[in-house]
Amino acid sequence: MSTSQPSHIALFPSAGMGHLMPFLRLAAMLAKQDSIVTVITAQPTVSLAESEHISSFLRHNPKINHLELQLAPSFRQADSPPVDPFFLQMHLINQSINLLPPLLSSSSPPFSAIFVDFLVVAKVAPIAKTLDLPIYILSTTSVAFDSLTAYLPMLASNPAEFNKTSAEIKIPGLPPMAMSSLPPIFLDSSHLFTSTIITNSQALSEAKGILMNTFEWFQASTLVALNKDRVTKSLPPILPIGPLEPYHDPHDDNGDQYRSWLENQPVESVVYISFGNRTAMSRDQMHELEKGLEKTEWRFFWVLKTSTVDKDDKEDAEHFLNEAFLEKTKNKGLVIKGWVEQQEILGHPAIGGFLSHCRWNSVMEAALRGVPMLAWPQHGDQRVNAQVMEEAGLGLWERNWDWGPNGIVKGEEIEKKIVELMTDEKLRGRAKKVREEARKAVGRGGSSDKVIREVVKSLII
Ligand code: BUP
Repeated sequence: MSTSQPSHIALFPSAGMGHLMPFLRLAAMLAKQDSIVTVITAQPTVSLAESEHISSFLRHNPKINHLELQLAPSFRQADSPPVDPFFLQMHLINQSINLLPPLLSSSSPPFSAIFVDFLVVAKVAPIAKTLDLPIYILSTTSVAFDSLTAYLPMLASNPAEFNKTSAEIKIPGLPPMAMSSLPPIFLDSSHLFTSTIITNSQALSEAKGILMNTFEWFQASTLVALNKDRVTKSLPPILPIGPLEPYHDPHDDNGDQYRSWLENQPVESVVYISFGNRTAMSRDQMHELEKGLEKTEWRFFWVLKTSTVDKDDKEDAEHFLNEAFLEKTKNKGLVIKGWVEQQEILGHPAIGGFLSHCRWNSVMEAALRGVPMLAWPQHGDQRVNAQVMEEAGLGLWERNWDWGPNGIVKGEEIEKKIVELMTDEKLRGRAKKVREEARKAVGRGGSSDKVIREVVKSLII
């Protein structure tokens, strides 16, 4: 008879839904595989979406434990420049990590490991060492972007070569990366986000591995290069365990409206449009998107965000969009403000394409459902992710489209690309192949399934 104890794993995400979601998905998956799981979340959260998801997740997964890291209040001087609330939260979480040791050491049964966000690894690593806890990172981006962040300290220490006049940057073992794909703030090492990345990159070697929400087939050459040439000598093994599958999420309140609308649309006739939880488009850009959608014959489902933080997003869609646009498109389009079940929508037969900012959860959700993507990166890691997505055959990326808050893409161009997305049968076939490979990877005995089971097995004493 086996006397081994199940592993007890702590999971600790940083700020924003794009970080929380993969942690909750991994938590549900580990619990299903008989690990004891404790999720540690910072309190209060920035967005309503985060607090609502944490409560609903815990309600529906009663076996998963929850610990809260109470954040110190933030004091911003009246004359200091405004900071993105999610960057500020990331900073506050790091400043409050001194409260973590009592949470970790009082647990019963004791923890076998802690899986953390990359953005906290530098602060958590010494604590984990004292408690003799193995630490793994759960990445929330693509392998290519992770390589870039791992190499950022080297780049930042060489300003003569690393500046906006360089055409590309070379990371050992990887093909050259276009400088235009880098988030511009990476060139400013004093920026709060950039300095946090540099600090955490320098602590990567403390982790036993980096769990990636991706699968071998999707980023095969990068994974081989990284696990062989290693970008930096101290990079721990890269462990693909995705696409992380959605946990059962009970239907949201405003879902009936769009579910019945979707039911009435022909198969693969609708473009789903979303730029994630915290990308608010400028009014001018919104109006260009309206023009493109009005012109196209394709149907659309547009999730409209108008503020960085959902709590501030109070006005109805009608307040932002032209009346004429709403009237002319009422028989072929739906605009929703507020939370929708994206993973469920992407799985609906009516959806034929996804116009997306290409943050990583969205890419993996489209991969798992074989929905062709049209990438329209807005900031951060999204251009690098768009390239990865395009190279894997899941979609299109128009490199000339501007990004950042001041960029404008004209309605005619958007319309042209939507037609290309929806009519390219070869692309549709390739996207279905991606779905097949994604499902294989996470199925019993698939490449991702084996990796996560091995990691968990190594933690059992
Ligand atoms: Br918006 C929205 N419904 O209405 P990404 C998002 N999502 O299910 P982001 C919904 O949130 P960061 C909505 O399916 C994905 O799992 C979506 O993560 C889900 O982008 C997640 O795609 C969004 O990585 O990430 O929101 O920009 O918060 O890190 O900026």
